[in-house]
Amino acid sequence: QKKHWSYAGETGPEHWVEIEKNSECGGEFQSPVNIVSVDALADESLKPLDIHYASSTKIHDVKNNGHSIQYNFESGDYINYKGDTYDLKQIHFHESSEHTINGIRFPLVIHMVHVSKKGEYLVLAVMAKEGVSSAPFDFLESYLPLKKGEIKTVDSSFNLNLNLPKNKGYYNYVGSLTTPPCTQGVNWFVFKEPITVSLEQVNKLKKLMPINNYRNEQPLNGRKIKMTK
Ligand code: GRE
Ligand code: ZN
Repeated sequence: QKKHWSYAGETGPEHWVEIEKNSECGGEFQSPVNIVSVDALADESLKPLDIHYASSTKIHDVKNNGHSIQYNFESGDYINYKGDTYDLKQIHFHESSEHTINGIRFPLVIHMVHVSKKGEYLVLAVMAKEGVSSAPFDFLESYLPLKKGEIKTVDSSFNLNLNLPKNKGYYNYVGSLTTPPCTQGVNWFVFKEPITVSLEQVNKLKKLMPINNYRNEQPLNGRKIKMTK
C-alpha cells in the first residue's frame, strides 16, 4: 500500500516528491513563500478583489480529511477576476500559517479556495492573529469535533464576509497548492491585514487538526510579489 503524505517524519514535506510520484511538489514555482514587504512591488494596476459572497452562504459539508478541517460549498459565491469567474469550492485551515510575512508566522490561516471553469485556482489567504474572538469561528465550533475521515453534511449558513479583514489590501503572486499534488499556476492573494481569533478558538481548532499542518517556505526562484498600494 502506498504511503500517505504527512507533515512530519518519513512522509513529511521533504519526502512529498518521492511519495507523490506524479505531483508537482518538486516544481520551480511552489508555495508557500515568505513575503518580504520591502521587496514587494506596489502595483497601481492591482484592483480591489471583486468578491461576491452572499450575506448568508450555505455550507454543504464539513470534513476532517486528516490534514485539515475543510468546509465544502456549492453556494454560488464567486470572485470575478480578469474576465473569469472563480467559484468558491472550499475553505480550510492551517495551524500555523503557511505563508509568512516579513518572517512572521501567524498562529492560523484560512485558505479560501476558488476554481474557474477552466480549472484554474484562485486562493485567498486570511491570516489570523490572537485577539478578540471572531464570529465565524464560533459558528465553526458548533459542528465540531470531527474524527479523522469523518464528514458531516451541514444544514446551515454563514456570512463569509465576516472572515475577511476590513482592509482588503493584499499581496499577489503565482505559486502552487501547498499540499500534494502541489499543482502550480495557483493565483495567490494574501491579505496584508490579519483577522483576530481568541486563544480559546485557536486551541479548539488545534485539537481537531494535526498540529503544525503547514508546509515550509519554498524558494521564489525569481518570482516577484506584487501588492496593492
Ligand atoms: C491545501 O490543500 O492546502 C490547498 C488546497 C487548495 C488550494 C490551496 C491549498 O487544497 O493550500
Ligand atoms: Zn491550504
